[in-house]
Amino acid sequence: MYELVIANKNYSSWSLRPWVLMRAKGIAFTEKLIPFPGGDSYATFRPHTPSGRVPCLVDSGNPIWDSLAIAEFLAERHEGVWPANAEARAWARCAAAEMHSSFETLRAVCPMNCGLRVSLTKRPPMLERDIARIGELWNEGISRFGGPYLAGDSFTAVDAFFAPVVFRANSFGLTFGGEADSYVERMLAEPAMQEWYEAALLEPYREPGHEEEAAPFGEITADYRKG
Ligand SMILES: N[C@@H](CCC(=O)N[C@@H](CS)C(=O)NCC(=O)O)C(=O)O
Repeated sequence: MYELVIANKNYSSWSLRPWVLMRAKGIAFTEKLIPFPGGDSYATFRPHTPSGRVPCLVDSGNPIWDSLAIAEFLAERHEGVWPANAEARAWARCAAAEMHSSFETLRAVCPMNCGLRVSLTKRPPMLERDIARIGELWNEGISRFGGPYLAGDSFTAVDAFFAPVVFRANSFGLTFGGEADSYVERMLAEPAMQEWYEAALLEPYREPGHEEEAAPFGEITADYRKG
């Protein structure tokens, strides 16, 4: 049985990716959730993951760290992690890699904090550029491969990689235009996404750093956390 080491569901966008992928694909795992300790988390995470960062998948004692490496590791062992169609698979890998390495302004201005709702008071130009690019990608994928997911008719790793953007859209009221906005609604209704979201709302942990960074360009209008 795999073990997946993650941090707080409310905050940890990188942890969400492999978690939602494995749930959506029916890949069994046990979860080890280590809450952010406050301040530098390296010493807390390092005994569980070689990079001192989460997520980390542990397969019979063998650690696989970094969300993209985890997706590729799983793809070698389980059907359907990437699309079966070669053209869709190439596109999905490009889009997931772009998400993995880009969109810094979106990450900074709209950090993942599932339970919060934020009204943005400032929208830096680079945020608009990130939103436009994500809208372009999502609309392209859905129209080219027929939807309802980004690269065809089943949930694959590219949907998992953009899952944190879906929660950011939900919190910050982001819209992307066209089919991309219907995609946000569909993703929020996915059972695996709902399971993560409900657990995030019930978490009792609050980490001061993440709380301080929650709305650097806006005002918090609601907090739906119940924990
Ligand atoms: N590229 C890594 C990023 C992992 C990452 O930055 N994870 C965050 C949690 S969401 C973390 O562990 N932060 C702790 C730190 O920066 O010390 C991946 O894809 O897994």
